[in-house]
Amino acid sequence: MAEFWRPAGAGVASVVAGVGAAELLSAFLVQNGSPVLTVGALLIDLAPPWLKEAVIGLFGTGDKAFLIVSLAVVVLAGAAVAGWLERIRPPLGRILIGVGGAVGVLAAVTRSGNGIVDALPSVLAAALAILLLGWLMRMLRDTEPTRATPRARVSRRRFVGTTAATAAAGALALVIGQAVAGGFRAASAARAAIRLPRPATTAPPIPAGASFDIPGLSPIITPNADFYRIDTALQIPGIDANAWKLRIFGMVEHEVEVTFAELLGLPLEESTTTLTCVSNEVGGDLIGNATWLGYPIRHLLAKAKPSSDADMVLSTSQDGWTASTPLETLTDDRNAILAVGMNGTPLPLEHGYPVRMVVPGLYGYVSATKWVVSLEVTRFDEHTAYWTTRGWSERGPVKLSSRIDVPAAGRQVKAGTVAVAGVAWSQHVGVSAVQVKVDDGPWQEATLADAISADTWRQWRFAWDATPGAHTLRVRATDAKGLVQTATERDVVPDGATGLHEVQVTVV
Ligand SMILES: Nc1nc2c(c(=O)[nH]1)N[C@H]1C(S)=C(S)[C@@H](COP(=O)(O)O)O[C@H]1N2
Ligand SMILES: [Mo]
Repeated sequence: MAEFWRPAGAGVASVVAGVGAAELLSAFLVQNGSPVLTVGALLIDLAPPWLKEAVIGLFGTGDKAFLIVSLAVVVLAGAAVAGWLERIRPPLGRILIGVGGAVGVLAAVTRSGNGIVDALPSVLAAALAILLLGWLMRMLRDTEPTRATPRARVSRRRFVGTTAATAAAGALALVIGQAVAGGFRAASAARAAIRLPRPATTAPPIPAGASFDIPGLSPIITPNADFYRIDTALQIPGIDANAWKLRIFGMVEHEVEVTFAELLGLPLEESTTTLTCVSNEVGGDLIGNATWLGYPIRHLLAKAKPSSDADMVLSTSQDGWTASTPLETLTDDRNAILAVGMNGTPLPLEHGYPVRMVVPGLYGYVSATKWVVSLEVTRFDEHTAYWTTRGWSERGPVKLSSRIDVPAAGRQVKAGTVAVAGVAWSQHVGVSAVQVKVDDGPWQEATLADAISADTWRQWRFAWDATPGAHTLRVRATDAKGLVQTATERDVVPDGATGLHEVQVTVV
């Protein structure tokens, strides 16, 4: 029997270690791409209805647990067989493990919304298991005396110990991976079940004239899936909305606490606001426009009654990240909100589920705290925040800027009338004009699309009479106060880039 159990044990240990490493990787890398759960999901999809019903009939709500236990039994049995096969007919065992990995890859890439990275954990699992099995089998062979080496080179005890240690390390990685990703998966499921209340105040409708129909031009509302994502979170916080609450404290007369249910019960307002990152280079794409559903922070602050010498609100995320926002921007009539919805859905997890801040007119690093859990009313001379302690400016109003979307840089276009178009923004001030310059020619007026509000970007277009040759197009905007966008080039550090976006195109 030892002929079976020792190689079978090596197979099990190798597979457990491979799967454990993959679970750990997937918890950080793709967050919802657990190889085991993905294969489980594939099986659920493939199972015939009678089988599903039979399982639910037998196990009720324990059907998922039943599936996972069955899957584990099948995987472990397969791993034992792989070990044994590898002993009697190498490399059949390793091939069997490879086949298992391929099933994982298949399950991962066929799930809707998944990409090629989702297959990585399964590839890692199989590769590691194959390497480990080869290594343990060599060790097993060395425990057996041969004619040439009558005394075994490795003791059996050492082989058994190494195999057990490999399995234990894999099991530990698996447990850690599950613990790390568990919150995220639970939050994803809870988010999917949320029904946002109707807004008490709907956003002003997007004027029909707010968008031009020009291919390649940024849509006026950025779909959630295309919305840029910037944060320091290696692991997206998986917050239990039922346990979530926001605490407002510090230099206030009354501390205020709001739960998620209480927040949803307040008269929520919809508003369209363009969010921009201070790290957005001239011409960059770290900017997006969304219709947010939320509750004005000024109403909650009015309840808390900040003391008259407070000038800042330090918001803290569940993961410890902080932003320092000027108190007056949260109490004035601009629509600084605690947002729960983004373009008609609950906030996506990566955009701050369940609650984030959105403050028109300020860069994200000083205002747009995702996964927000507390607001401390304080003073700028008492606290600094995550980025302001790392060389970025204490104040971060968004700078007037503009971008050419079409034609894209380096493009070849046909001579004649060419549509040049893009977006311009100066949140909370508004854009009043955009001009385009071709090579060393004069600044010429572009046509502006209608504004949604001063808090959102504005599309513009310019009909260019393009002549053959290489040309440089430049854009600049003027804000509603008459300020003209500067051509002076400045780096994104410490408070946002300046300079004019230009693209080179070839006209043929
Ligand atoms: N908790 C948390 N919130 C955060 C950040 C972060 O790192 N952690 N980054 C901020 C920055 S720098 C920006 S630009 C915006 C980006 O928001 P988005 O990822 O939803 O586009 O979130 C802000 N909120
Ligand atoms: Mo940012």
